[in-house]
Amino acid sequence: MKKIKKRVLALLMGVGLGLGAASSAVAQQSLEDVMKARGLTQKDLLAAAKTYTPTGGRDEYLAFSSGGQSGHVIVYGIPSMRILKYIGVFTPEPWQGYGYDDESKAVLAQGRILGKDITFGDTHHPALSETNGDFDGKYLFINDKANPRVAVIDLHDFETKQIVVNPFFRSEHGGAFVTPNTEYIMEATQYAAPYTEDFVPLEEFNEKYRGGLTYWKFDKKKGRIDLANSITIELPPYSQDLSDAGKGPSMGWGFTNSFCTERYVGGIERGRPPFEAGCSQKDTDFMHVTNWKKAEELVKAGKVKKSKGMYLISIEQAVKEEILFLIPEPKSPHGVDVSPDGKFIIVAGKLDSHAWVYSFDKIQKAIAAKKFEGKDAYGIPIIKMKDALHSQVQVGLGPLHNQYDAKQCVVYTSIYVDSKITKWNYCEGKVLDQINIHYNVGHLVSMEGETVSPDGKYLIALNKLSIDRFNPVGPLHPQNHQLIDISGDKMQLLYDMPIPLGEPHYVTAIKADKLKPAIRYKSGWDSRTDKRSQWRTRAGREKTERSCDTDGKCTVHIYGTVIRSHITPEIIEVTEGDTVSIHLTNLERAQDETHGFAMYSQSVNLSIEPGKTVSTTFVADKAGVYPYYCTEFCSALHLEMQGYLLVKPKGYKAKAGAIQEGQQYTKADYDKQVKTNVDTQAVINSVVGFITSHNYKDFPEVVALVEDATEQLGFADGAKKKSEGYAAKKDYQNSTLWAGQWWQYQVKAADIGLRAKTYLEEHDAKKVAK
Ligand code: CUK
Ligand code: CUA
Repeated sequence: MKKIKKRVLALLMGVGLGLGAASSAVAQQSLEDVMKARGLTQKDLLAAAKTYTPTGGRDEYLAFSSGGQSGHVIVYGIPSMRILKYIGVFTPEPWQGYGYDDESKAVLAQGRILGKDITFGDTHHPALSETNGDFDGKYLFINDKANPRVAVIDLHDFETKQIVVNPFFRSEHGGAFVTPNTEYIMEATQYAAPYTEDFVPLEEFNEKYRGGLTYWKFDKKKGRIDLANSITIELPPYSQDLSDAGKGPSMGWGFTNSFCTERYVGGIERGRPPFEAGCSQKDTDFMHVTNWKKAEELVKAGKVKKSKGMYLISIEQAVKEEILFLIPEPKSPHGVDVSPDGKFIIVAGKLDSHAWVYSFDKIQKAIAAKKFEGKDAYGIPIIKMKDALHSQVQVGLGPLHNQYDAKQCVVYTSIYVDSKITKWNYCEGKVLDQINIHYNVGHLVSMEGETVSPDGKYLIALNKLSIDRFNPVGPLHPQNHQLIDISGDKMQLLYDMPIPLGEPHYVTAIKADKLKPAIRYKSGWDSRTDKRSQWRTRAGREKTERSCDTDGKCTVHIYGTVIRSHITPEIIEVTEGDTVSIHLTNLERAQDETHGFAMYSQSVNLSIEPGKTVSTTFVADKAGVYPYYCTEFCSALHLEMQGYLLVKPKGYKAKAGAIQEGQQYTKADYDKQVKTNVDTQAVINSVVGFITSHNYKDFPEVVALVEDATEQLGFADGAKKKSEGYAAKKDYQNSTLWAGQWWQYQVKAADIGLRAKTYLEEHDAKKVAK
């Protein structure tokens, strides 16, 4: 205690730590010295200057990366490549309390399949919401390949709000891709399976197994996917792969490619050639061209039947209504990417060395003229490749994905086998530049490269192998994201960034200033439903309610609060067998003042951000003592932010007598504490004087700090009054303890005041006449 007091006071008095001497020693080292010592070249220095972000600096773009097998989303800044957040999506994430509080458990429960909790997801493609084909910064969607699911993340708070399960599919890959006004989110199958839940032998593969493409309807007002107005188009049992939505002239259409149109079923253990041989025999596979606008019209006209809660268009109906066509594409294609102007669709064939550029105009002409080369086994008309193709360009061995530049007709294609990025002109069919990457690049992303107006500037190669790029950390290597400068004619490698969390298939990057995330929640907020929580409470209104049903089963609801640095209540008493529901509301209004809540043996960890209300429910099935505490270091007295859950045995009779404090206090103790408080107040006043004598109102951050400090001083005043009340009654035990609490609030106010003072000094605030 004494030590803390001394330190805080020392800080308040502005006693320096001798940092001045240290910084001048650093300055004596020249740039040349550092270059020599670290073996850096001029080129390295240039790259460093392009990515280094000084303290307090911000990034120009934010990247949303799939977290691969982790089931999360990773958020990082460009060009600094600093990781900012992992967002729990399909997998519990304890730091955020995701999957540990009742509210987020309900979100994960939406993703249950066949009655089972699925606490893993194989995330592949994040997609940002769009308005007029441009990112609007409101929502993020991501798919789960292993379990056919799509999640909705609200970028107001970067939290997962919804998970939908595709009722027809058993796996998927071609999602999430959005239409230009986020009308729909595309999700296509990968591995064909029956639409029914029963057993169907592989002998009936051609007849009963199916692929498909779901257009999930997005309700922008609610910020949720609307299953009842979503549309699935049944597709043949080809392995549908990636998709992309048309825009501009191709608005209203979607493009989905496929592999294994051979409809081969393996069986290596039965002596049959494996899938990989049987699925790559034909020279071409099929791009599926779908007309979602027309599908929507059919739905509106009442022509589409519902199945499993959504609209289902059979292959037969899709053919009859002319909303489904096929076009041959290069063997085992992978990426399919619509150009910013919506006129071209580039497909990269991973077993080919070409990228194939299709013309939407030509496709439309063939459809209008009903010029088809024939039909597939399911009666779907096939447009002749020659009639749809604009050009074919040799880009390297194993092209996978494409991203567009701000420059007209310029596209970048990832070359998996050659470990290269190829920059080329798709209008003229000309290769412009190539760069080596390390190694085996999968997706690549340019800034807002999927939109109608790509920004260019940077490109990130998302590599499948890192091999020798980083310090070895065992047989499982980190992933390697490589930042490339594409602002000039030649691509320039700037930075290697290890990602130690799953295989991030795809990333999408948005201009940072389009995002407007919240600083705090409205008070008593359930962030998962975006409504005021029925379990919220306010300061001074904390309460415990116990109710029992006729079978004698009892439930205890605790409506509690957290604020620097105590949890109310600090003592919870229940009886063995009770169901306990603890609801905590964070009363803080200050930025970044999150509190946590962990408890012994209950697998509970809550993250309670300012304003939020979260709950945890468990059965207190064993009598005993269960300490709980705050898991965020929220103030100097954070370790004291604690409490006890006491689970009493059934029929327990309380012992007589009060809780005995280990320490008894006298008038002298009280006087000493009061003197400390008076001294502290003088220092606070001088800090306040400094702040108010400057133009602090010009700095919103400082205004918020001042509000917070004022609130803490208000609490200090309340504790002071209690302390004085007890002193008047000569109860020096309680008066000393409340004087201590009074000082605790002063320390918090001082801490905040100092932060404000430092901020003003660092930003050269002006002195103003008072
Ligand atoms: S996929 Cu992994 S590199 Cu799922 Cu988009 Cu191509
Ligand atoms: Cu709240 Cu530590």
